[in-house]
Amino acid sequence: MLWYTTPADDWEREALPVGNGALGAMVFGSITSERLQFNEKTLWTGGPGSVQGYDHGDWREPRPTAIDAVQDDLDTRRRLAPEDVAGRLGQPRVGFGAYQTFGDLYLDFPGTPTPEAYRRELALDTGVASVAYTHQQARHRREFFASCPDGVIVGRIGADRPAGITFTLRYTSPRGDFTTTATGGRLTVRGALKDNGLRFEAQVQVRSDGGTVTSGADGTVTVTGADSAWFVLAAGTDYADTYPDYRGADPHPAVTRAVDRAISRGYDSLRARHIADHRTLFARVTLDIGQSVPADVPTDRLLASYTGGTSAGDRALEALFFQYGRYLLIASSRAGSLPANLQGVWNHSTSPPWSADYHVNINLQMNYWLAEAANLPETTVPYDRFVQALSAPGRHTARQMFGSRGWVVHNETNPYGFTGVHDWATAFWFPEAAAWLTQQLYEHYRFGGSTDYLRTTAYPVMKEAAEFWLDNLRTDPRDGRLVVTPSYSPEHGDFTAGAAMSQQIVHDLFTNTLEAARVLGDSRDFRQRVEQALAHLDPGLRIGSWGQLQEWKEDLDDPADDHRHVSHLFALHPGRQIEPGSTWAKAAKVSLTARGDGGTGWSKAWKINFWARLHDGDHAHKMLGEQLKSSTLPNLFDTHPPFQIDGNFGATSGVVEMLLQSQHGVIEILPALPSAWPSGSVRGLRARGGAVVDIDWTDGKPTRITLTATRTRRLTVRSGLLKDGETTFRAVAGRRYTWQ
Ligand code: FUC
Repeated sequence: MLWYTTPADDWEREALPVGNGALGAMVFGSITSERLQFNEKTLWTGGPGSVQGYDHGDWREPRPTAIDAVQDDLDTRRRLAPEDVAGRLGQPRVGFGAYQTFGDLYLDFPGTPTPEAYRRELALDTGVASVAYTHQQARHRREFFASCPDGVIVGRIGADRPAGITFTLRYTSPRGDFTTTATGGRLTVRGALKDNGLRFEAQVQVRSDGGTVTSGADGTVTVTGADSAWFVLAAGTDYADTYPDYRGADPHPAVTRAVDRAISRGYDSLRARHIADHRTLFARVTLDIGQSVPADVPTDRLLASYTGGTSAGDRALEALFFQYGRYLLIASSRAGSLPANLQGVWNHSTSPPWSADYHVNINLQMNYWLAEAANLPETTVPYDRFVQALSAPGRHTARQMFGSRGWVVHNETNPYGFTGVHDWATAFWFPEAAAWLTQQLYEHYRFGGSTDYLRTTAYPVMKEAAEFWLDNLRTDPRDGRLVVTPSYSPEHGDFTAGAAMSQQIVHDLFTNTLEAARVLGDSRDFRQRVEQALAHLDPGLRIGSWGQLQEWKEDLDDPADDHRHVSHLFALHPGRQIEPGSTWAKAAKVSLTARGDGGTGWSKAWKINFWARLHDGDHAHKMLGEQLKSSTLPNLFDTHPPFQIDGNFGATSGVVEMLLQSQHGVIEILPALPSAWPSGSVRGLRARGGAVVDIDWTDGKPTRITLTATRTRRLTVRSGLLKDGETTFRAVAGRRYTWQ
C-alpha cells in the first residue's frame, strides 16, 4: 500500500497511477476539484500524415557508399568523433512525434470543506486508488481503478450520509483539437490531432444512486444530491500498429460499446472483475524480507526516513518498491495495446521528456527485465507485438540504408515504425537495437518453454535480426575477426570498430538464434552460416591495462569516468556470456567499481542487476538503497530525473536477481542475498527451464526450497541446502519438489 495524508499537488511526484495497459490515469485526491489526468497509449503525434512529413528515419536520398566510407576511415583512423559520423550518416529527424496526454477529468465539488482524517492511497494488491476524508461528521470515500477485462477506467464518489454527493464533471485538454458534448449523463470528447489527423474519442458515463444527473450544454455532467455516484471512462484512437499507414477503425463504436457494457455490469461487478483479474497476476509473488509496515507512517515519510539500514521501515520500503515495479508493469502493459513506454502509460504533457518514446539502447529492454522472472509473462504480449510490427519498417531500413537483408532499428523508436536515424550525434546510431530487442522473446521461450511460441513469434524476428548481422559484419584488419563497424557504445566516447557492447549483443543474438534453430530444426545451411560467423566473431571481451573489462576494442577506458551507461557489461547482464567467478567477471567488477554507485535512476537499477550477477548481494542492496535515496519520488516513481519508469522495472528485476538466477542453465538459490535481509521468504519467482520457486531462509541460509515444475525436463538446482551443493534431476511438469 502506498498512502499519504494530503492530496497530490504535483503530477510527477505525488499523484498515484492506475492503468489497464491501454488506459492510464493519475489520481490527485484533491477535495474541491478532484483531478484525474488520463492517457490512451496510442495517442501519438508524428508518423504518416504529420505536418512535418515522415520518412521512418530512412535516408531521404540514397547514400550508397556512406557506410563503407566510414568503415574505411575507421580501419585507418581507428576513432571518429560522433559529430563527424552524424554529419555523414545522420539526418534531421522529422515526424517522430510525441506521446500525448488525453486530457483531464475534473470533478468540481461545491464549497470549501476543511477535511479531517484525510487519506489517499493506492492498494497494490487490488489495483484500487482511493481517497477518504471526514467533513461535517460524514465520511467521504472515492475509489478509482482501471479495469483490463472491461477496458475502462472507473470511479465512484460516495459518503456515509444520504444525498450528500454533488459535483460537476468536466473535461479539459492542453490541446484545442476537440469538442465535448454531454447528453444523458454521458460526456463525449471527440477530436483529431492537428499534427497527423489521428482521430480520438473518449466517453464518460455518469450514474448516481439517488439525486439527479443533468447534462450541460457546455459539455459537463452534474450530479446533485446523490447518495453516491460512479462513472466509467473509455477512450481510443484510430491508430493501428500496421505499416505503412498506421491507421485503423474510427474509435467511436469501440468506445461506445466499452462504456455501454461496463455501465450495464454495474459498479460492484466491475470492481470485482477488475480485482480478480489484477490478483491473478499480482498475487503470484510474495516477498518477506522482515518488513513491518509502521501503521502511522505514510509512504512519503517512509521514503524520506529511508537510510538503507536495519529498520523494519527500510525493509518495508524495499519490499514495497519491489512489488510496485510488478504493479506498474501490470498497469502499463497488457495485451491489446502498445508496450510500456518511457513513462509506462502515464503522461500529462504534450511534449514529454524524450517524447515518452521507446528508447531501445537500454530503456525499453529494461522495462521488461522483470516480466518473466517476477512471474508476469502475460505482460510481454504487447512488447512482442511491437517488435514484430517494427520488423516491417525495419526491413525497409535495412535494405535502404545498408543494402542488406534482415531488419534493423536504431537508438529510439515510436509507434509509427521509426527504424532509421536522426542526427543527435551521441544517440543516433545503434543498429544493434533490433538484435537486443529480440533477446526478450528468446527469454520468454527459455522461461516458458513453448516451442510453438518460439516458432511463430520469437524465431522469425530473431532470424531476420541475425540475417542483418550476417550481412553487415566486417573483417577487422587488426586481427581478422568479424566486427560491427561503425560501432558506438551507447551515448559514450567516439565511434570505433567492434565496441564491446556491439560485439556482445551480436554474440548473444547468434547464440540464441543457433539454439532456437536447433530446437526448430531450421536448415543446416543457415545454422552453419551462423556457427561460422559466431566462430569468427570478436566476442567483445577484453581485459585492459588497469584490469578493467574494456568498453572498446582498444584500451581507451578512463578509470575516472563515471558515465551512466555501463554498456560493456551487457555480457554480464542482461546477457549471459560472462559466468560468475570467471576472469571476465573479475574484470567486469573492476569496471563497475570504477563507474561508482551514482548515475541516473535506470543506471542505478542496472547496477543492482550487475552486482547481483557478480554474486555481491551487499553491493546490490547498496545500489537499491542509492536508488531509493536519490532517484525515487514520493509516489515511488523512479526519476532519471525526470520521471522515467525503466528504473522502477529495473529495480524489481534486480531484487529478483538477488534471490534467484537461472541464466546459465542452473537454478541458483539466493545467489546474492544481502546481509540486510538475514531472514525471509519469497514465493512464486520463475526460473528458466520451467519452474516456479519458493524459498525460505534464516540467518542468510536457505531453510526450505520448493520448486514446482512447469515442464518435464532435466533441471539443475544449486544451493548450500543441497547435499554437494547441487542436484540434477528429471522434473515432471506439475510436480512439486521440496528440499529442507
Ligand atoms: C538513454 C539514456 C538517457 C535517457 C534516455 C531516455 O538515451 O542515455 O539517460 O534515459 O535514454
